[in-house]
Amino acid sequence: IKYRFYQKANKCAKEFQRLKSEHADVVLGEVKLGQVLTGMKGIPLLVTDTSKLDPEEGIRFKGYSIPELREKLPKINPDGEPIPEGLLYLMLIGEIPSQEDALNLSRDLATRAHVPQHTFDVIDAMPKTSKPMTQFSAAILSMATESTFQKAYRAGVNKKYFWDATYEDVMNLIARLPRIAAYIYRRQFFNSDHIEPNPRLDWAGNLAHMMGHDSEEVRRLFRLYMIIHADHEGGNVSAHTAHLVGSALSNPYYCYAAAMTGLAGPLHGLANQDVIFWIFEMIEELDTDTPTDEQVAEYCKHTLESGRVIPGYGHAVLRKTDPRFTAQQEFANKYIKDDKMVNLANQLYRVVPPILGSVGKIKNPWPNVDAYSGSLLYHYGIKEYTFYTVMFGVSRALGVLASLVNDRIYGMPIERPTSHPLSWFKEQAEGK
Ligand code: NMX
Ligand code: MLT
Repeated sequence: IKYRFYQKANKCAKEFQRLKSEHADVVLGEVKLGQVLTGMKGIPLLVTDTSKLDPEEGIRFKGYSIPELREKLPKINPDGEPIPEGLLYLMLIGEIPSQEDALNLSRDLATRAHVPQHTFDVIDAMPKTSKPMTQFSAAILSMATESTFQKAYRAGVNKKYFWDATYEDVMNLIARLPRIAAYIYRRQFFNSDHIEPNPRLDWAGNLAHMMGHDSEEVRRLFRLYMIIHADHEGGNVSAHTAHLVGSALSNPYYCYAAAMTGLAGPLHGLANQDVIFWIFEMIEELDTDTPTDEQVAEYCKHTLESGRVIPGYGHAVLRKTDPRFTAQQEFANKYIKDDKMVNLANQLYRVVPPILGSVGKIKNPWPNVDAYSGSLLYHYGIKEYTFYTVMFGVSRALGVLASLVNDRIYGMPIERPTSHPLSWFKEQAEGK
């Protein structure tokens, strides 16, 4: 797989270097002050090959939409969901893998999954009051002791081979994340009653197993979950952070630990927990878990009036219902009959968009991925919602770290945009 990656990516690396030397003066567009003051939205600034986000249609991974991936990527069971290893292969090599290629990658990951003891010790040393995402980021950082890239750099390896050592770190890190996530989960919520990995299981199925939720339906949900959260082009906070930190030639463990502290923010990945937290607040305030649409609408207005966001709704790029939301809703329709949390997620989809739309300033009133994921997990007995962002973090490694290997084979330079004091922007807009 590494050799196939090299053959494909090396061609792109040559294109990258050729464009840099031959077309550096091409103008890509203009930058408006409004874009600078609203989070640099819409400015084409990053090269990311793993996936591309369309505001109307949603994410495509190497050109494939989520429904296409669910149909075309290899599955263990024809009636189930594809395994995320197939998506990792696609993002690295650019082709839908055969069943054998996907299973080979799965086996390769299984052989790399050994977590060093000191990482478990780091987790165990943290108080249980530290949030699962704090433990997750610290655990990832602690594995930098294992970095092949760091050792290669120190040994003076030529920079044209950096991608190779990065590839090794990236595959090792991806392989270990399910074990680390499950360890944090069982420590925090099951009194450290840990469950050993089963090396015969696929990457996502093994996570379900080690967490103690071992039915075939939960494994299918985890495979879907790991696919839909894997990547969202390069500009989202976690992907951009990993790329930025990586541009200083920090090792992949540093890059991904930094990315995870960004994912832990409530406007990004923490929203998947906040949705459930907010639903429980609503149930408590309304004193019913089967509220009417009118009661839900009142609660939403109350949230907005108190200067808070409605979690799971809105997006910086998307302008339609997130296809990741739709994929989860389809899963629920197939497997779940009449569940309170799932019913509430469906009811919010009916009630929230017209309310957000009527506010005026909110560019996208539609649900994002986080509006559904918690309800599904809750239904399957994974009720410990302060853990949910860790699952997002396990999945996001697939896209973000595949991109990091690309960054290294392309020979991307250190990222260093220009900043100015506010007075400079005022002068540009209004003169002195
Ligand atoms: N509830 C209330 N207000 C909102 C919402 C929402 N769901 N979405 C946007 N707004 C506000 C936003 O705070 C901003 O207010 P102000 O001008 O006072 O600063 C205004 O509407 C314009 O924001 P937009 O340009 O529409 O959105 P922006 O790109 O700034 O933010 C999000 C995008 C995703 C951060 C925002 O929609 C949000 O906070 N959503 C709720 C949190 C959430 O679900 N995050 C998860 C995103 C997906 N992920 O997993 O990472
Ligand atoms: C993501 O999956 O990263 C979120 O939808 C946020 C984003 O794309 O900005």
